[in-house]
Amino acid sequence: MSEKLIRLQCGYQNYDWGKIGSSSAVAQFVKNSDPSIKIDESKPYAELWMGTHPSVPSKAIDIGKTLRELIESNPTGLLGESIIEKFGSSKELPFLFKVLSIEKVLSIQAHPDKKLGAQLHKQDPKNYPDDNHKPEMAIAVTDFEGFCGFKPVDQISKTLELIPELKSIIGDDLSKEFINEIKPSATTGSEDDKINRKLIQKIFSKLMNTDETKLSQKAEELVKRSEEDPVLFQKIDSRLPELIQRLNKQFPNDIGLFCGCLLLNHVNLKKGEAMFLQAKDPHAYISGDIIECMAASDNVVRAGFTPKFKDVKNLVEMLTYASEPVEQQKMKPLSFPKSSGDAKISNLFDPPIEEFSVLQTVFDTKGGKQHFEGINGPSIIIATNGSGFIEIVNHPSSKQKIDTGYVFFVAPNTEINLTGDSGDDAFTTYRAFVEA
Ligand code: 9C2
Ligand code: ZN
Repeated sequence: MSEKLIRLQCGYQNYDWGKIGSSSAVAQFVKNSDPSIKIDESKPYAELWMGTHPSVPSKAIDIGKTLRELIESNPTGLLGESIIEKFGSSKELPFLFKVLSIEKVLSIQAHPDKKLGAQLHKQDPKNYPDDNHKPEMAIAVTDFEGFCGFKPVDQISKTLELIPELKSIIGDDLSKEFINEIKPSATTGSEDDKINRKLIQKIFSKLMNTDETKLSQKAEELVKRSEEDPVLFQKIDSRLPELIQRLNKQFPNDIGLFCGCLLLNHVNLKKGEAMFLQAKDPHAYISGDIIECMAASDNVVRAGFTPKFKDVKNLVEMLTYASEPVEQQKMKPLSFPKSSGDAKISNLFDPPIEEFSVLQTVFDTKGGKQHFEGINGPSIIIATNGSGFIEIVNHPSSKQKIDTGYVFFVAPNTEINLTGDSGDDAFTTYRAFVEA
């Protein structure tokens, strides 16, 4: 065992929306990594947490200490001077890495920026457990769907015109104002863009502050209409009637049918595709298994589709109200010059924030070897498919099996090799890292 390559056993969260029992990738990964763990087939397994977040810190398997404790006793070796200096912590990784396995829609939510994170944590530490921001990135492990960002204004306008239940909630005057005053061709940052954002905020705020009895009655009517006249909804989006009916089964007559299904973009990601969410972008994941990486935070401001604490006032105030087509949210994979070898896919997802990037490495079924130069910062790697070996270059005794669900911490400036060994299953890994 080397302190530079540490195998981890990671904790998980049984949030309501997770896939149930062994059908969940989270449960499968946890169990494969530690066969002594008993999976409860009646419970949802929603999120696997890989990192040092104090709520669910990962443990070093052979050492019996948490990764957080190990880092605390050797911050220079395990984080590196430049990371400590840049992010100001000598015990915590700047990022939190997760696997999510989604059966039911997550809450309609947004995450604060740094300033708001600090403010919310100070006012309400129970609901906002840390003072950090939480920009996040999702990479589809299986086909995935979610809501992300407001739809372009012309689509919202069309929805207001076509769907009587939404129009009735927003009211005739405000609906007219929206339809007449939006500027569909506005460029980001222009005066017209500001007008659009104000108009979206007005209708969003009106919707979110509608009294519950009216909302639930209109939601019931909306679902009925989607069953009786699906063609009307298909004029907006061919997937819309089915989506409304499906989510209504999960959360009957919920406000999310309006603020999610009618106002937010509905995005589909194919296996291996990624999207990035800036702080203050509204979103909700709907189905699939994903790898998620975020700044080390658990601050969530929620509004619908959830039994958890909702904070409508802060959500309405905080959003940027940017509205963009779905394609804008997707990320382009880049090449990563520090990795070379036989892997069929070696992609870098590098979002425009400092806390993390993620490397995706997929081997051919034949296997092969991929070399990674040292990265000037800490990283965590998980295998999500197949199996192989991981080793520190020129340290044969460090070689260990890395099977589906196995997680390793790699210390800064550690050169490693991965070798595929999966037969028919393409060995696949994701590695989150940070460099100053
Ligand atoms: O853990 C989410 C989980 O807050 N995804 O959703 O349980 O709060 O509805 P609920 C968080 C996850 O990392 C996330 O932000 N977008
Ligand atoms: Zn989120």
